[in-house]
Formats: sequence, structure tokens, C-alpha cells
Amino acid sequence: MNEQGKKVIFSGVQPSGKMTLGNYLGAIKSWTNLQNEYECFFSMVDMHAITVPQDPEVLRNQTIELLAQFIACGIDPEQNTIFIQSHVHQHAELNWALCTMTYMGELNRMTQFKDKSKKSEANLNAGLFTYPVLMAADILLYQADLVPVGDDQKQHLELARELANRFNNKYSETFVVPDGYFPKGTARVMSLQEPLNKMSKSDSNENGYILLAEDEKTTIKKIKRAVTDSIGEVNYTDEQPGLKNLINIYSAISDKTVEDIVKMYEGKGYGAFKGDMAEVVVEKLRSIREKYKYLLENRDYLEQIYVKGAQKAEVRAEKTLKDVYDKIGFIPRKF
Ligand code: ATP
Ligand code: LTN
Repeated sequence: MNEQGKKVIFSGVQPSGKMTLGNYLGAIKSWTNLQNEYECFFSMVDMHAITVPQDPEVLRNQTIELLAQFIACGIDPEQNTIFIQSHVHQHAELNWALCTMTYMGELNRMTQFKDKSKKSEANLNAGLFTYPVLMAADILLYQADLVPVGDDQKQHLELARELANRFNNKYSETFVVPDGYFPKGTARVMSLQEPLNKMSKSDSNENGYILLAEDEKTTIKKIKRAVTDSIGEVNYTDEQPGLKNLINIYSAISDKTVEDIVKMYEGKGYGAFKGDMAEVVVEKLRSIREKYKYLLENRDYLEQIYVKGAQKAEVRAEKTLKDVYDKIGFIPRKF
């Protein structure tokens, strides 16, 4: 709860690529519904992104593009605090303090670490291992009550809760213990090519994801190529994971229920279903895409937003960090 009695939200997205439909439906769309009711902090988490190799120039571009995508999706920069994680140094500092209270065993159990480390065995870095602690620092610095994320982040959020409780019990009440907020149906949008894996912007197969910033033709082509099965009927079952995923996406985008959609395509083949679905997706993304392009041509405006955002975020973050340093036993800075 902030000083005005509003609950606080924190969430972040890595500028590790362009935003996918999974990021939109699993995370950003729910932010736009929450922004009126809560005080929201949304961050481009560039420090998380460097836990896997990044080209510096590409990372810089992706960070600005991500900001433009947030705003294009309907996140109001006047109403919310939008900032770049590395601009608020308190994240790195609280991360360190929390690292000293996190057990190796806890981090060893993290499935995202296991998955990602398989992809970079030759270059396994300690940052990838401690990634969830930095995420806990992000959330706890702002005393967030609620964290809207896709359900791939459940385990990380659990650690943030655990660390908040651990610190509070060891010293005294310091952190709010945050709750997760997971959208129904699309908490996990799956890859269009491997429907048992989540849609991910760092996937090496670009047919697996739909990007908010790609052109309409590409989106339509990817949907038509999406992997289904040989059953040939539009059903919503675990035996047809490809189709189940497409129905979930269709439902989330059109606000039609899963049951309505299944009924609409009774006796029709996958071709008709995919054709309509592609149309609905493209239609929904059209205004986001136009706004995105417009914003990218207005770099000064984007700069203003992230500067103002970091200044606001820092005030809040410093308040928490000061309290933490005090409790840990660091001598207060007198300069
Ligand atoms: P990367 O591939 O680099 O790991 P990512 O696509 O998984 O990136 P993140 O930046 O890690 O994206 O996540 C941003 C937000 O989007 C998080 O809240 C995450 O839970 C959500 N999210 C990511 N992928 C999906 C998905 N496939 N379905 C639903 N939500 C998702
Ligand atoms: N780890 C998240 C991104 C992220 C985040 C956060 C989400 C970093 N810090 C704090 C919510 C709150 C991810 O990979 N999706």
C-alpha cells in the first residue's frame, strides 16, 4: 500500500528481443486493466537481459523499442512509472543483500535456470543462477502488493515471497510480501511450432512466435503454419495441444469463450479456423503496430518518459534500501 492508500504493482519485461503475443496476453494486457486501480511500476529489465549474451547496440535498441511497445499496448506513461532497471542502482544493491540470504539449493531448483543453462552450457554465468534474486529485489524495493506475470514466473515469485518473509523474520517488518497475478487462459501462451513449450521471444525458430512489431503478412503466415494434428476437428483437449493453444489465443484476443469458439467451428476444418483466427489477431494488433511505429519516430518523447520514470522510481527504491542497510548494520552515509 502506498501513502495514498493505493496498492502497488511491479512488473518487468526483459529487452531480450521484440515482444511476443505471449508477453502481451500473459502480462502486458493485464497491466492495462490494472493501471487505473493501482500505483504501477513497470520496468525494462536490462540487467536481467544480460544474463544471456547480448550485442550492446542491439540491447540499447531493444530497450527503447520495448518502452515504445509498452505505451503502444496501452500503458499510460503519465499514470504509471515506466523506467529502465539499470538506471536505478538500488536494484543491484538490494540484489546483493538478498543474495547473502538466499540458499544455493533454492536457486538450484529453479526450472528457468535449468532450461536456460542447457542452452548455454559452455558459458554458464553466475548471473543466470542468481537471476531470481535480482527479480526479488525489483519487486521488494517498491513494496509491491501484486506482481502480474505469466505463470512461467510462479517459482521466481515464490522466492521473492520467501525472501521477504525471511528478512522480515530475521530483522523486523520491512518488506510487503507480494502476491502473483496470473491471467486466466493465457498465463502460458505456447509456441506455434512446439506447443508443449512456451512462446518465447528468444526462440531460435521465428515461426514459433508472433511479434507485436512484425508485419501483418508475417503474422498470417505464421498462424497458417502453426502446428496442429491429424485429428481434423476443432476440439479443446490436451490431446490437441497445438489447437488448444490457438483456441486460447483466439479467445483472449476476441473475448469469445473457448466453448463459443469450439461451437463456431463444429464440422469445419482447421483451415477456416486458422483463417478467421489470423484475421482477429491482425485486427487486434493493427492499432498497436501503428502506434508503435509512430512512437519510435519520437525518440525525444520516449527519452523524457524513461528519465522521469527513473527519477520517480529511485525515490521509492532508496527509501526501502536505506531501511534495509540500516537493519543489516551498515553505517549510514554521512555525505
Ligand atoms: P526470454 O525468451 O528472453 O526469456 P520471454 O519471452 O520469456 O523472454 P520475459 O521478458 O521473460 O519474456 O517475460 C515478460 C513477461 O511476459 C513475464 O511476465 C512473463 O511471465 C510473460 N510471458 C513470457 N512468455 C509468456 C508466454 N509464452 N505466455 C504467457 N506469458 C508469458
Ligand atoms: N523474470 C521476468 C522479468 C522480470 C520481472 C521482474 C517480472 C524481472 N524482474 C519483477 C515481474 C517482476 C521474466 O523473465 N519474465
